[in-house]
This record gives sequence, C-alpha cells and structure tokens, in this order.
Amino acid sequence: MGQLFSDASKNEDNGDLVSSFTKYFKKIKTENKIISQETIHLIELHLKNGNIQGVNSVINDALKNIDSIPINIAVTGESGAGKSSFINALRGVGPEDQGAAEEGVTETTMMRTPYKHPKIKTLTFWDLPGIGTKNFPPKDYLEKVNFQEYDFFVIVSALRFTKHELDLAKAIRFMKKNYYFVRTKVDIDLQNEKESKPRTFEREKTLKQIRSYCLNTFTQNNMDVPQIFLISNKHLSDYDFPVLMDTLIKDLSNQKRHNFMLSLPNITEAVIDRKHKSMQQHIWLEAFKAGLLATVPVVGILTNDVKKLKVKLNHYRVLFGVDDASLEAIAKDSQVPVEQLKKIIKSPFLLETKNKETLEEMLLKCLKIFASIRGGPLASGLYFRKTFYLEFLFLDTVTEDAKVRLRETYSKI
Ligand SMILES: Nc1nc2c(ncn2[C@@H]2O[C@H](COP(=O)(O)OP(=O)(O)OP(=O)(O)O)[C@@H](O)[C@H]2O)c(=O)[nH]1
Ligand SMILES: [Mg+2]
Repeated sequence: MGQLFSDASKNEDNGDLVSSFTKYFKKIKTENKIISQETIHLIELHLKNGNIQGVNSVINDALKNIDSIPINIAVTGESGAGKSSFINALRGVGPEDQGAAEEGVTETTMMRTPYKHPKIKTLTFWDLPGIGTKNFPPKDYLEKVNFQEYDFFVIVSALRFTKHELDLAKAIRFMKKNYYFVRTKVDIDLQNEKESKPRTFEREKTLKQIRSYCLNTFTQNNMDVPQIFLISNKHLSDYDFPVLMDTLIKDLSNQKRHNFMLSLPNITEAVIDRKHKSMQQHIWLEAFKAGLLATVPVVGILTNDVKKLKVKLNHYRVLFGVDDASLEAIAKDSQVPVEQLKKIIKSPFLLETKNKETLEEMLLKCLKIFASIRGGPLASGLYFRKTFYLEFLFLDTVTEDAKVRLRETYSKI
C-alpha cells in the first residue's frame, strides 16, 4: 500500500501513474472492488492522456456516488417469521435499543416501515407486511409496497414457505427484481430436534433436512431453486448468515457495495477484513486524487488536519464497532467488563497526546509506527499528503482492534 504511493508520487511520468493505478486495482478481487471496471478504464485512459482534471473529476464523481446513492432493502414474510429481528440484526441494533424494529410474538408490523441504518445513513431497510396476512394477489401486493424502490427483497420464513410466498417470489422475478429466501430460527429447530432425539441427534444432518425441505418446496412448485439461507437471528455468526452477507455484497453494484459492506455487523474476522479492504480503497482513491492535484509537497501536518484526522479515526472506530458506545453495548451483551475490552484495544490512544508532547510530535510518532509496520522508511518528497498515511494507520489499527475485540467476546455472546 505505502509502496504504491511511492510509485505514484513520480507523477512527472504518466506511465508510472497509470501502472501504479492499474496495479493497485488489479490486486483487488472483482467482488471487493468499490468502483466499476468501466470507471477504472476511464481513469486509466485519462491518466494515459495526461488529463489530470479528467481523472480528478471521475474519481470525485465515483466517490460522491458511493457516499450518496441510496440502498433500499425490502424484508417481507409471515407474521412472526423474524423480519424485525432480521432487520435489527443487519442494523446492529438490539431489540431493546432506541429505534429498533419492534420484535414480538403478536402481529406488530401492519404497514411498511422504514428503518435507517444507524451508521450508514443511505441504507434503509423496509419492514413489509407479510403477503399471507393480506388478501392481495402478489402483483397488487408488490404495487402497494412500491416494489420498484428496492434493490432486492428478502423473503423471511420460520417454517415452510407458503404458496403465497412462492407466488410472491415469482412475481418479484417477473418484475425483474432480485429476492433471497431466508429461513430463520434454525437454532430453535436444532434445539427441538436435540430434545426429542437426544441419542441420534446430529446437527449437520438436521440442517441438511431443513435445507432439503425448503428446496423441495420449490421443485414441487415447478420453480427454479434459489439459494436458501438458514440463519438464526440470535446467533449471527453461526449457520448461513455470513454466506448471505457475502452473497448480497457480490450481487450489489460496485457503487452500492462499499456502504453496504461498511454497514455489516462486525461478527466475523472475514467481514472485518472485507470492510478493511473496502475502506482502504476509498482512502487510496482520495489520496490518489489529492496527490494528482498537489503542486507542492505538503510536508507538515496542519492544525486543521488534526481535527479532520480525529473525525476520521472516530468514524472508523464507529464503523468497526470499537468506539466507546459500541464497546459498552458489547460488554453488556457478552458480560465481559468494559474495562477489559478497553484494555485490549489500541485505536483510542493513537491521537492522545502525553504531557508536554505536541500534536506534531505525536503525529510524527504515528508515522514512525506506520513506517515500521509497512517495513520501510517513508519515501521523501511525496506528493501524497502524510495525513493519508495516518488514515491507513488508523484503519489498520481499528481493524486489528475489531478482531481482538471479537476474539475476546466471541465465546461469550
Ligand atoms: N430463537 C430465535 N428466535 C427468533 C429468531 N428470529 C426471531 N425470533 C423471535 O421470534 C419472535 C418474532 O420475531 P419478529 O422479528 O418480531 O417477527 P416479525 O416477522 O417481525 O413479526 P411481525 O412484526 O408480527 O410480522 C420474537 O420473539 C423474536 O425474538 C431466531 O432466529 N431465533
Ligand atoms: Mg415485525
């Protein structure tokens, strides 16, 4: 990463710029890219032609688009199937938290209700009434819930899928929209099976049976079998929830992928790593753009930079669930003392000055840490602002914190 910036800094030669840009995006897997292949080609073309303004405006537009494009996800299913719980899980909100979708055993959701993601303002989940409880043909139902507004549908079911839901799935496809079938409460199925057959119970066998049962429903109704995700809203890192997240990310367009990725709960190391990759590209693009436009190298770090860096660091801590409020909530859920969690994470101290130490000295120390992590001295005379190196350092540290935090609480939730 640091290496690429050194390469890219030689921007008296456009060939170097093109190759470092190409090299950076070549390394990133297609399903993780936050800008489309067309955008990448366009930037390369402008770079080859020495059209710096063109590059700047393409990157600017791409980043603006990523940050502002709305993502709308519809969640439907029978009453009690676990729609609200699923939405709360994806929003990283507990049922008793402020703004949670109301969970309960009575039919609580009678109309479509939007729930914004607390950290990603462009992402909205729509809690839709189950089709079975309404006497509509699927097409009318879809019209009534404004189907064209959603990126995709999630059809949630706790038992078998009903005829209504299968018809709804057909109608969604007919309207050229995508859907995913989610079978919730598998933890309860497993528990029941274990209690009724304590001697012969096998977890994998039971899960396979549930899956075959769901799949058969489709074949019996002469429908193409979709991918089915068995999940528990109470144990997100188990079963198919992580696979579901990967599938949704893969299917979303590049421009929506970044924010959806950042919205996901930090429940596995794989998710944390993917968030890191996504955020790294965002910072890289900003740094690349800033570097192109800089006419003189900016050596020092300005007071205003420090303010901005503080905001960035805080933002990363929130996204990766290691800010103070998240740590306190996790501590409560996992019954691990919050002090224990605060002791093992490093990011809060990155921008904390000790007695007598000036901010400039402290930032220099940060840069030294970064240089030692990256295994080499920082290239001198960079056009790339040092603040970006600090952003990379923040991101790396926060990512590591999120993983350490996960390991500390994993077995306890
Ligand atoms: N054990 C377990 N309980 C779940 C799961 N999903 C939901 N529940 C519980 O099932 C009940 C119903 O869940 P909700 O999320 O309120 O269901 P809903 O689909 O929103 O229901 P309506 O709003 O009435 O349409 C609640 O008590 C949830 O806590 C799950 O995967 N496992
Ligand atoms: Mg509900």
